[in-house]
Amino acid sequence: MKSFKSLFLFGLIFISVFAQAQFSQKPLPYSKESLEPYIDAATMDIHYNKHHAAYVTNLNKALEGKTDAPKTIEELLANVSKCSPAVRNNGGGHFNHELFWSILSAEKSAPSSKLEKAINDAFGDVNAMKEAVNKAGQTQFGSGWSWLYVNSDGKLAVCSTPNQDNPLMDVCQCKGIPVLGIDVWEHAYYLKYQNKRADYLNNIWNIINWKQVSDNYEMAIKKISMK
Ligand code: MN3
Repeated sequence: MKSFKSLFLFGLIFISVFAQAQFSQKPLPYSKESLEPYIDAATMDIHYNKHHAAYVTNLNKALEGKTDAPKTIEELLANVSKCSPAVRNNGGGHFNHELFWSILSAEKSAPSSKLEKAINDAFGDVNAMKEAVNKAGQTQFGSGWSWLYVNSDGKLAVCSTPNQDNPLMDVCQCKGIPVLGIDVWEHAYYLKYQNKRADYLNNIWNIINWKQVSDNYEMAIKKISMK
């Protein structure tokens, strides 16, 4: 009995000393069919269960034994210049997809008045902002993302990044807090749209979760103002 207790204590100490970040996927907040016809169920299935899942598996593998690595994904990305390419690619991949799933929804919504005002101030109107995001996505050569983000001045801006980079990363040319990100990797649209990335970008605005994007904007503004 006594040895069991000491074994248990040893186990607890072992876990607390050698604990490392273990990342996992949140469940999709809707069924994979629900974004039809704009994003098809087969694409959602492969994208979430294969691509995103692989980023998480490979991120955890890349962090194995690295007990001093930051424990939150945001901290990890903010210091990604000190990490391996595997952490950069898979850590970015994990964060970007969690954001992507959360800003999509079949339910109709509209930007909050605060977000709409910020969009109007930065771009003129909501349509001009959409055009800027689409253009960034369309002109991103190869794989990457198109972002609407809050920059260090607290203003909304648009940029694109290659691969799985994002504005949270210290290596990114556009730095800030992303509020909306569109995946423009071919795996995000190829089954339904083939080479027509522009059609995918135009259609995705039918399924944007503006409630979430508005919340992301307010949180980003708060974080930037505390810096
Ligand atoms: Mn993807």
